[in-house]
Amino acid sequence: MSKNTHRYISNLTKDTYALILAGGRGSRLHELTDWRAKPAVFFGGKFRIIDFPLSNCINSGIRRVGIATQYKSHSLIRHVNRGWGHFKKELSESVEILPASQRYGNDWYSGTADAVFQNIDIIRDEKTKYVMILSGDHVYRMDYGDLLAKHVENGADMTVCCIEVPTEEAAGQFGVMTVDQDNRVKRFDEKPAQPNEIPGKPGQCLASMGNYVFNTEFLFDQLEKDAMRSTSDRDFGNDIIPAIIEDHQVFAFPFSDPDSDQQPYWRDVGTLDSFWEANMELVTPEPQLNLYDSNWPIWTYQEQLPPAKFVFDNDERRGMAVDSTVSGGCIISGATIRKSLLFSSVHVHSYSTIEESVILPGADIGEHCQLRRTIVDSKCVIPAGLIVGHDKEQDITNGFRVSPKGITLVTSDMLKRMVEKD
Ligand code: ADQ
Ligand code: ADP
Repeated sequence: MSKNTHRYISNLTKDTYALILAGGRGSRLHELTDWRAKPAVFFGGKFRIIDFPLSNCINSGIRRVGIATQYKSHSLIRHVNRGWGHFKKELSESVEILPASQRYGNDWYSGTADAVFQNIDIIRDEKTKYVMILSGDHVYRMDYGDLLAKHVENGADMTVCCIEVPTEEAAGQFGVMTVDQDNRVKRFDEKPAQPNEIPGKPGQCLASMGNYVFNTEFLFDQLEKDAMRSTSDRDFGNDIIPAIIEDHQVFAFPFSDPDSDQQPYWRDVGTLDSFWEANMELVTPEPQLNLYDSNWPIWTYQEQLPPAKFVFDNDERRGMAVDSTVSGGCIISGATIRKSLLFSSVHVHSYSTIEESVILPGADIGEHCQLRRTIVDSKCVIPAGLIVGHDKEQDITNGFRVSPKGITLVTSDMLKRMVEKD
């Protein structure tokens, strides 16, 4: 069979079990992850971050997926059950949640490798030749079939997905690797303070995307060995990868965009600023992330909602939105929305203006409010007349969080405290 046929790749994806690691807190998102894990954070007008790796799996033909959850998992589990619970085990399809449940020993998942180790028997039962470990934290579109094909072609034991990132962005944030001309990994440092640059590309380094492919038996051997090491943190980046690069076939897979020479779209959205910026990119005329591509749909849980409604109010003020995305169930009455994303069921009342803001589902913005460069958490009720994002000192006095780049986050808990203080 020719290696380039679709059949060859679909046989590989069929023989792969994907485990999405979705237990991380994402502490740099502050109060946005007070009540939900980072993979459950809303993104792009109607999605959650986890919808991206999940959709990538399904679109790539990987239909057996586990999701390891731990931190504040309720919102994530509810979303996955509602939106992704329809796969049929009988058809060898399943999206299964694997909560940390102390299946081995008395501890919760200590690190990423431990999250896999504690589910080893579940993975073994799937009897697939390959296991893909995916981070549940990133927004990107990627055909995992290409990655698997390269893994097999290289004769690799393990393959690490990587992407070129400016060294100052990678420092202390990402695993950074050095590779030879065949992309074999020669060195791997987890979150180094001073990342090694790519030869000939000053200021750029090769960062791990936290996505790995393993030959199944090789993975089990390494996890068992790691579990015996008393000094290990049970983490892929810190422990497993550095321990195997010398004696085993560990390759890097540079993530590229098959349709362009541009750097592929991949966003960590790990901070309030990067979360806001990545959402704002989507309301520009031609964002790099194409959510409208029917060849690579991003699936999600869709509540049955009426269409967005724009109302000319009693004072003949238009309810309008420009350069914005407005989801189902929204009602904009006599208010103006510019360069903003309104998630499902947001209501905005008369005389209010929202600019460059991200309004999460179910929020209600009262009359005469002015919001600028603001993130409003889901179900917040913004009292009439509140002004946010225009005066940093005032926002801080109100108890809101202002990010280094001046983006203000408002949550229900903050609003409650503000009202109690008055
Ligand atoms: P980080 O993202 O900092 O670095 P980590 O916090 O371990 O690593 O999170 C990796 C993934 O695992 C995330 O999707 C997170 O939600 C999840 N996770 C974290 N702890 C977990 C636990 N106990 N149980 C279940 N899931 C858990 C990693 C790599 C770096 C790489 C970056 C890319 O270690 O080398 O550069 O990802 O973002
Ligand atoms: P305002 O935004 O003017 O302060 P409201 O929030 O009461 O006041 O809503 C104004 C308009 O929005 C209503 O007159 C109606 O047209 C529309 N609207 C509000 N709620 C609903 C609903 N549940 N279904 C359909 N339209 C609604």
